[in-house]
Amino acid sequence: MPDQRVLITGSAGVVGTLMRPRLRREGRVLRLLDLADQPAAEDGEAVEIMTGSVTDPDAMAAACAGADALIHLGGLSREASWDATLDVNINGTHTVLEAAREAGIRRVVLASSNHAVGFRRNDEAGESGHPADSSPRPDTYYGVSKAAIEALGSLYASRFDMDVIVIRIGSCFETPLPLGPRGLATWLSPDDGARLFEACLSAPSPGYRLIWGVSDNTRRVYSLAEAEALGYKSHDNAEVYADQLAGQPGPTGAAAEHLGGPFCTAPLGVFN
Ligand code: 15L
Repeated sequence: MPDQRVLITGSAGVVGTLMRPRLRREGRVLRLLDLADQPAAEDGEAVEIMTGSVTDPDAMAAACAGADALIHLGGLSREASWDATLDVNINGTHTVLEAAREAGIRRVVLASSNHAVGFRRNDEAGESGHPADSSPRPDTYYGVSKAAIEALGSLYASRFDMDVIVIRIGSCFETPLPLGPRGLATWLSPDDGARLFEACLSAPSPGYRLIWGVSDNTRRVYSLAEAEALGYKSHDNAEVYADQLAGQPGPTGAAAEHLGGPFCTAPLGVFN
């Protein structure tokens, strides 16, 4: 069987770096696209390193050629000016989806964020948590761009019969410790992240799906049912770090009350 070629945009970013070793599989080539320098292939590592921007149609056409699936992580990962957010996250995702469509890529996974619904209240989660497909309540321009990415994914799935899964990622870091107490709810462990991406790549004919990307944290306020329907099973729980975070101040005011935490009170349009 020929190799499966999976293009990952933003592969040098936080999530991309954590996923690179974890999405390595026999019979799979990872094509890694980023603007930044990336470590060269390790011995036996089946990767193709590419340099380019998600806003560049030619670079994206070259990156998509011959790929079977796309994981789009590229773009700004936090608040920035409106112009930059529009250009990189919204126009960039449109450019990426157009290139994927042209290249005949049928399976696309897009990174959204909890900040698309950052102004939903923690205390309105209900028993099984906030559903993964709740309508947008962005907390920042960044959150608006993630809501737009969700809409673009839906459009391409409906118009072009592509399988597009959009993940509202909580906080994907090695551990929740740098995030403070909020991370005990929002953490997506890197290993669970890889399990989730694998489920997104292999679920049979999912069509368009919007799912949460979090671990099965004791304090989570997000439903995992939609991700589990695709085959995801979390093995991790941020609670094991709770003792190490005890005594650290959590968010206060609007930041404490809403899913988006500190993004809800950060100044709009200011790179942080
Ligand atoms: C995000 O969307 C960011 O990309 C990430 O850096 C974290 O800040 C995360 O949200 C979070 O809410 O913790």
